[in-house]
Amino acid sequence: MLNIVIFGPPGSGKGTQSEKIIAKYGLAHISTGDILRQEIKEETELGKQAKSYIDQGELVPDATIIDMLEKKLETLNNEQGVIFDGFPRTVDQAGALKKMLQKRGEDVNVMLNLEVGREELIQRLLKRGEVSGRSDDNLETIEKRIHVYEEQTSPVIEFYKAEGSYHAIPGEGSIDEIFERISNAIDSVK
Ligand code: B4P
Repeated sequence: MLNIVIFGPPGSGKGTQSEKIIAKYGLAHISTGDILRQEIKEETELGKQAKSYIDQGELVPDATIIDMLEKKLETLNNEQGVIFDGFPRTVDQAGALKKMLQKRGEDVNVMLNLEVGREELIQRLLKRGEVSGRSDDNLETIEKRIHVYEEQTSPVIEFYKAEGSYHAIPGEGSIDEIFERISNAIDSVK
């Protein structure tokens, strides 16, 4: 069983690298951002609640996200393990994930922190904004998301350092170069 958290600021390549990890290691994928965007599209109660937070670059409240993730995890039956993409984004979410996995006799085996400079993040997200149609890929919201990351999400790094599963991954360079660094980190604990 291999449970991976892929972590980093907005635009660091979490979604991009998750696809490659899934193809190589056969893991199930849980992306909280993708789930929330689907809920918004379907205009569910959860989607209506989440939309105002996402449009403003804020985090959706912990209680909502943790409940959503717990339900998603219950529906999964993957024996290889899971890649958590965009979750946890707060220390409380990290603690909740630990408890959920403990109930199954599991833990997070690897936490990958994609390190990318601020200017590169902004350039990538502006470029994606030209084609993505995402309401949060505009300069004002991007800057807000980076600020929220620094204030509320970056403390999660210390949580996983204390857990002993932390791996820093330089996140600039070609997608394949970065994936090679990620593969080396995963293979070192397998
Ligand atoms: P997410 O969908 O997770 O959005 P994100 O942080 O912007 O990451 P994303 O996966 O999209 O970007 P990536 O780095 O892959 O969340 C959206 C919103 O949902 C949040 O702001 C929040 O409001 C809410 N939310 C989600 N999870 C939550 C939680 N747990 N708690 C509370 N709220 C939550 O890729 C960025 C771009 O870079 C791509 O276009 C890609 O093509 C490009 N790229 C990737 N690698 C590259 C490389 N090496 N070189 C050049 N470009 C590259």
